[in-house]
Amino acid sequence: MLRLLLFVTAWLSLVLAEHKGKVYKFPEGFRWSTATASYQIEGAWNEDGRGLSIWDKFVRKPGKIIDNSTGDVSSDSYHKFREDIQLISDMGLKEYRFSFSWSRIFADGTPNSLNPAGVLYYHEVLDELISHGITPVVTLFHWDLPQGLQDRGGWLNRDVVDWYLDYAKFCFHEFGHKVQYWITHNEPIIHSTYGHCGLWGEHAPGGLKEHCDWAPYVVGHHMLLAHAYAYRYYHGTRGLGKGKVGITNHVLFPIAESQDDEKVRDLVLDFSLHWFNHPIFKRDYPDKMKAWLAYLSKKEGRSASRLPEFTPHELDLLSGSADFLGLNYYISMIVRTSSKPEVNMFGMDAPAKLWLSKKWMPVGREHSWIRSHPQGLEGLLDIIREEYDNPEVLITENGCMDTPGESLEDVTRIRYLGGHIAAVSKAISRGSKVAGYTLWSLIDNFEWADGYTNLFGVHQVDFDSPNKTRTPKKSSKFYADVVRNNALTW
Ligand code: NCW
Repeated sequence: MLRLLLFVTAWLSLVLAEHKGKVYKFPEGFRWSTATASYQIEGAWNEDGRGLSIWDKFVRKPGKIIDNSTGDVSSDSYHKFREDIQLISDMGLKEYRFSFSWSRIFADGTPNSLNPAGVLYYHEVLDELISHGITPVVTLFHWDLPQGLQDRGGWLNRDVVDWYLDYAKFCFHEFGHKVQYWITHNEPIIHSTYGHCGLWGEHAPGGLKEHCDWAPYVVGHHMLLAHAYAYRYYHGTRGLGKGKVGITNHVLFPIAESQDDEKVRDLVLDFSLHWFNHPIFKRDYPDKMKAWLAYLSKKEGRSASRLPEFTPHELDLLSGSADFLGLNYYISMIVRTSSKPEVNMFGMDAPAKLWLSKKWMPVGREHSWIRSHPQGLEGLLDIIREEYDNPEVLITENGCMDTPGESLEDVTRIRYLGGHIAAVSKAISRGSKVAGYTLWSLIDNFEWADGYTNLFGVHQVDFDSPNKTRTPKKSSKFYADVVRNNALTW
């Protein structure tokens, strides 16, 4: 009996040693970072000459934000940015991804409405980062389009490509000597679908359900063009071009439920991974997506496909227009073939059902949109390596919301982060060129349509206190250890 007990104990400790305490070492110079976005953290919505953005208007429409909250004050980072940068520094990070609010720089979206106080604010943020030895990674557009431009059609109007280019040019020239890494857009897939159709959730500016079958594709098309023009301007202009320009794409990783579902999984992959990457890395929209939308359009008696076409010149501009691929990964989804096309999350009318597997670790409240599946990140990086000729990838977001009852001892977040950081290491060892990992998010903040009901920070913000007090959660210490060791023990 004693022998058996000894044997079992020895076997258990072996198994545990294999699964716990394994060291995942990262390459020298691996870039650890954390991220935020302007509307989510800044507050000061009407201060110092800032113009309105589409979110300022959207949050005031009844029923759009789950807890009827706004980002008017949020974490008040506009006033507390020095404290926030200290938190970044305290975690030992040498990089920080944040976004510029377009309407803080150009109040109505155009250069005529230049707001010097907004420009000064971002200079101060950049200077503070640089003085702490922290490299800024700036996102130019994280969903907060100036309302002045929305009033002229926003991303649905082809002129937006010129409006965006004016804004990007200004930022490149004004801040270019302080910023080495630029990200043109955050998650165009979410902005074009959630923002202009709203099937599984609605974002600003909001869109009619009847427009779901075309609006996201037009918005996405213009976002891609704006990206390409900005990229070409940056690299084609004397005095600029010393840094890197990329785009950040959100990818939900689809997994076929069975072999029979692989065909439809491939179609879903076109609508999630390839939609915004193919034009940049493979010259055009992906084939299956084009064919599917052309087929639906024909069936509906339209004269043209729902998916706009690029001209040969535009294809030239787009092709190769990223020095790195920014990747936001949160979830995978199981895909099953459905007998009829279903309007699902990306408005794609695909014959597919998608859901989160019950086998994956739950995160957040019941029925939240996140369950932990780190293997999905590995799978995704494998596909990117193999199908896109192994581009430089920067994980620009990964993280999760608080799980109720855990408070500052956020064990679920630590498990989520550990699993995903290990997945990155495994992909690197298989040859993926992952330059860095960015944790979303530095501090609790306004989570779009979820208001303050889903908090992603590794620092808690007391939104009820006048001072918006920040308190580290246990995950910030966990992450700081990974950063300090340039390794994860898991
Ligand atoms: S909402 C969203 N997020 C979160 C947000 O805070 C951040 O600004 C975004 O870049 C965290 O990361 C991104 N992404 C939308 C994902 C929606 C996926 C929904 C799947 C539904 C099943």
